This record gives sequence, C-alpha cells and structure tokens, in this order.
Amino acid sequence: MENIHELKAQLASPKDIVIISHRNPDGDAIGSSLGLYHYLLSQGHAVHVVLPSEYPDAFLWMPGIQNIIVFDSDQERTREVCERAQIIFCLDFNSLDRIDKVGEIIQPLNSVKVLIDHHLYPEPFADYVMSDTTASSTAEMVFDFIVLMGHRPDISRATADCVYTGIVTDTGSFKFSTSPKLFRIVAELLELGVDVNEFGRFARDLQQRFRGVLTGTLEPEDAALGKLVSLAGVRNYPSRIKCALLGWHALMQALDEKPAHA
Ligand SMILES: [Mn+2]
Repeated sequence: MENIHELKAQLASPKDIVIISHRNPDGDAIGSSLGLYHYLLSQGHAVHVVLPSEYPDAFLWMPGIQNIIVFDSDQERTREVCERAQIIFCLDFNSLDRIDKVGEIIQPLNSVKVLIDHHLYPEPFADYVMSDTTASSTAEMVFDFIVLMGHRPDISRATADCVYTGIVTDTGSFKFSTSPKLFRIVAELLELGVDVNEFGRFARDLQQRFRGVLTGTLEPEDAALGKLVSLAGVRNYPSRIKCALLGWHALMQALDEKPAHA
C-alpha cells in the first residue's frame, strides 16, 4: 500500500469508521469485516460494519455479528453511519457496483476510502488501496494490514477467530490458494486461541439442528437457530426454505461429509 504512513497517521487518533463488504456475504466478507472491526475497536475508534444484504445464519456464532447493519433491512441507519464516517473501509470487493445502493450512498461522500481486496482489477475509487491478488482471502490481508499498522502483538482472540473464518472459507478449508506465508499466519492464529475443533463442532451442531428442523424431528422453537426461528412460517415464506437449504448445502460443503443419518 502506498502512503501507508499517511493512513497510519490518520488512524492514530479516534475516528468514526464504517467497514463495508459485498452483497450475499460469504465467510471471507464477514470474517474480514469483523476481524478488522474488532481490531479498530481495540484501537479506540467508533466502528460500524455494513453489509448490503443479510448474512447466512451459519455465521451467527461470530463475535460482533449482531452489531452488523444490513442495508436491505435498515437503509436509514446505513445512510446515517456512512454519512457520519470519516473513514470507510471497503473489504473483499473491487468495484462500487458490487455493493449496489450502498455504493451510490458512499460514492459522493468526502470520507477517506480504503480498499482491502484480493480480487483482480480493483477500480480506482479508493484513496488508499491494498490489493494483493496472490492473497488467499481478504481476511489474510486484514491480518497483513494489522501487521503493517505495527499492531501484530495486539491481535485479539476475536480478530483471530474472524480472520480464521475468512481464510477457511476462501481456501475451501485449505484445499487451494494456500502458501507457506498463509500457514505461518494460521499457526499464529492458533497460538492466539483459535480452536479448530470448536470450529468444526459448531458447524456440525448447527448442521444437526438444520437437519432436525428440515426433516421435522425438531421443532424450530426448540432448535435455538437464531433467526432461523422464522422457519416456523415456512409455508408463508418459501424463500426461507431456499435460504435454509442453501445454508444446509454450504455447511455440507464446508464439512465435506454427508449427514450422519441420511
Ligand atoms: Mn474473498
């Protein structure tokens, strides 16, 4: 990143900051955003994370996720926090049209814009650009960014959990886009407390509950599925079925295994 010292100087005093990632957010969009969120909070900034559309329930366990502002369901608040922001971080997307209406909101704003992304051909809409097409994930780049800021020793467990989530998602659980550097970072994340087994257990547990509700062996009210409780109205909201099935398939893929009692 060019002018890194300028940005570092700006971040040396508390700022109003918004972090935005792309529509239909995946584990890297959410993990990189929340990872940066926890880091910036720890540095004394006021921080909001904005997503254009709802996140999958599979990520409900992530620290800070309940504070995310979703444009589709809260347009006023999205506008309010963006207009107040002095700095806007754009994560895991390379052009403003990837965030639709949120792009239209932030484009005319005078706030300083920072792009951190690993996709090819980033559009020149940001004041500071951190682009690395060899990075496994934007989450890996968030780790790099914190190191660049000189705060490697301050990386918290919450940031580590979020960064790890992004890396696992975008590498297909370490099946592609890996590098020796990535594994060194992952080693550090484990030293910070990331519990790889806990990670798997959570997904497996949610998978069981998904399956129970979808097959009718478990009442949605008993399943502690967070927002998936709305499955109770599944007849009235067919799109909810699709969401549940998508979540189910995503989990299957993530776990790379079949359900225990299929
Ligand atoms: Mn990504």
